[in-house]
Amino acid sequence: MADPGHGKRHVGVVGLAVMGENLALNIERNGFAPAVYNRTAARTEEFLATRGKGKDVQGTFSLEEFAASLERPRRILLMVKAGAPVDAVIEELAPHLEEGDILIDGGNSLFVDTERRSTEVADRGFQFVGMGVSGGEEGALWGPSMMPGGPAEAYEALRPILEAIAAKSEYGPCVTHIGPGGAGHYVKMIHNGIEYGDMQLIAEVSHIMRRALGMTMPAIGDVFERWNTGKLESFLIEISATVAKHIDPDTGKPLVDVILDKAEQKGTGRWTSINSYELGTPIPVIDAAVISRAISSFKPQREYASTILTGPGSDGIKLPQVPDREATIDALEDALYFSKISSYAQGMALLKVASDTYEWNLNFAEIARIWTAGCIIRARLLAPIMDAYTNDPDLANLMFDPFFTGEINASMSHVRTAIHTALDFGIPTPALSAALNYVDAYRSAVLPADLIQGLRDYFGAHTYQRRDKEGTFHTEWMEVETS
Ligand code: NBP
Repeated sequence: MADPGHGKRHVGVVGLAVMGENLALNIERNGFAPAVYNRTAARTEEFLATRGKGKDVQGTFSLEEFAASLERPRRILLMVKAGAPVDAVIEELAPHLEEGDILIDGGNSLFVDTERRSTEVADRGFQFVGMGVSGGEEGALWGPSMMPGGPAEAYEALRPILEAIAAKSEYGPCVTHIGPGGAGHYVKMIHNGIEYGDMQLIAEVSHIMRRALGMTMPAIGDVFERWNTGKLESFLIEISATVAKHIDPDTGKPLVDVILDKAEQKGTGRWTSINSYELGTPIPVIDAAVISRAISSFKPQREYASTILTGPGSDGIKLPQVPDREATIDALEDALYFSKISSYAQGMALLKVASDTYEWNLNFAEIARIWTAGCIIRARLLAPIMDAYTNDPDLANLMFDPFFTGEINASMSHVRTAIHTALDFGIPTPALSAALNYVDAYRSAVLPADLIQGLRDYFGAHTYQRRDKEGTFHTEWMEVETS
C-alpha cells in the first residue's frame, strides 16, 4: 500500500512481545506501514535492531510520538498482557487520541471486560474493537485467524489490513466481523475452550494406546501421522505426531516421557466453563478438559494415591488381556472423531445461546469458516460444520445436521469400545466419557429428571409438571400411600 501521506503510518502496534512483534512484521510484509511502541524502550530498540531491521517499521518511544505518527482515524492494535495492562494502556493513550480513533485489543481479554471497555471507550468518543487472535507466534507472523468484535464501521476501517494479514483458506481470509461489543473475544474464548477439549481428547486416546496397548510415544506418533491423512486431519493431530515422536537429546527417551505430567492453564478454558454454567448450556468435554488439567497439577497427591488406591494392574488385581492392537487403534480413531463432533456440537450450542442472550446475531457458518486456517483448532471437520450452519443458520444442535447425525451414529459403537477398554485397564477418560454421555443424554427422550422433580417437590414443595396433563402440581408426599 502507498504511503498514507504526510509521512504518517497506517497502523500502530502497542506491545512488542511474541504476538505484537510478529503481527507488526505481518502487517509490514503485507504492505501496510506500522508504527510500534513498547512500554520498555529496550524491547523496541532490540526489535528495530533485529527482526525489524531494514523493514518499514517506525519505532516510537513515547505514546505522544506514537499517536502523532499515525494517520487518522488512528488504528491502534494493543498486544499487551490481558487484564489490567489493557486498561492501563488505554488510560495512557487516551489523551493523545481524537474522536473516531480505533483501539483494537488483540489480546485474550475476558469478553465482559471487553463489553465494559467498549462502553467506556465509546463514551470518550473513540471506537473499541475486541479482537481474538489465534495461531500463536507462527500464526501472528504468517496469518492468524482473527475474531474482531465492535462497531461495524470500525471493522470496515480495519478490514483491508485484517484481510491482508489473515490466514487464507480455500474459503477466504480467516477474519470476519463477529458482532458488537465483546462478541469477538467471546468467540475466541469458545475457540480456546474447544482447543482445550481437543487436546484432552487426544491425550486420552494416547493414554489408552500407551497403557492398554503398551505402545511407545513414537509408535503413537506414527498413528497420529496416519490419522492426519483422514477425517481427523487437523493442526493439533499434526503437531501431536511431531511431539510424540520427538526424542530428548539428553536422555535418548521420547521427550513426552520426560516432560512432567502437570498441565498448566491460563484461564480461557475455565472462563468458557464458567460462562456455560451461567447460560445453562453444558459443554462437558471442555469442563472435563479444565478439570483434568487441575487434577494433573496434584502430582504429589496422585503419586501417593497410586500407592494406596488399587485398580487394574495394582495390588494383585489382574490386568485384562491386551486387546487387538489394530482393531483398538481403529476404534480409537472413531472414538476421537465422535468425541470431537460431540465437543464441537457443545461449543456451537453454547455460542448459539450466547448469541441469543447477548443479542449478538452471530453467524455460525462464518465463525466455522474463519477457523478453517490460521488458528489452533483448524481441522478438516470445520468445513462440514460450516456447511451445516450455511444450510440451517438456526440449527439448534450440530448433531441434528444430517451429515453429523450420520457420522455420530456410525462411530458411536467405537467410542463405547474405547471407553470399555479404558475402564478395564483403569485408565481415566473424562473427556471421551463426557462426549459419549452428552450424546447418550441428548438421544434419551426420557431421563431420570422425573425422580429429581419428585424429590424437589418432596422436600421443598417446588412443584412439578406431568406428562399426561397440563398444569403445575404439588403432592403431599407424606400423606400418599406408598407401594
Ligand atoms: P504478553 O501477554 O506476555 O504481554 C507482554 C506485553 O505486555 C509486553 O509488551 C509488555 O511490555 C506489555 N505490558 C504489560 Br505485561 N503491562 C503493561 C502495561 N501496564 N503497560 C504497557 N504495556 C504493558 O505478550 P504476548 O504473549 O505477546 O501476548 C499478548 C496478548 O495476546 C495476550 O493477551 C495474550 O494472552 C494474547 N495471545 C497470545 C498468544 C501467544 O501465543 N503468546 C496467542 C494468542 C493470543 P513490557 O515489555 O514493557 O513488559
